Amino acid sequence: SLEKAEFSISGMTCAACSARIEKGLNKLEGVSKATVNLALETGSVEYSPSVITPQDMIKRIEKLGYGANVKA
Ligand code: 9UX
Repeated sequence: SLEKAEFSISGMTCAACSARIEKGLNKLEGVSKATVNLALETGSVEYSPSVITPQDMIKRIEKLGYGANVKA
């Protein structure tokens, strides 16, 4: 079954930033759909928890040069 993770994302300054993060997340095994909102500085990811964790997604976002944490 799928779960949804919500992130706060820092460091995005243009629309290409949010597109890069979306592409990076959507490439990850276990991610079924990722969307990133530049204006709200958020990301939303539907994923298979048996395959990937929110921490893995944060690592990917950080590797791309941005900051991220799971929203409370
Ligand atoms: Mo836009 Mo974001 O030129 O890292 S892609 S600022």
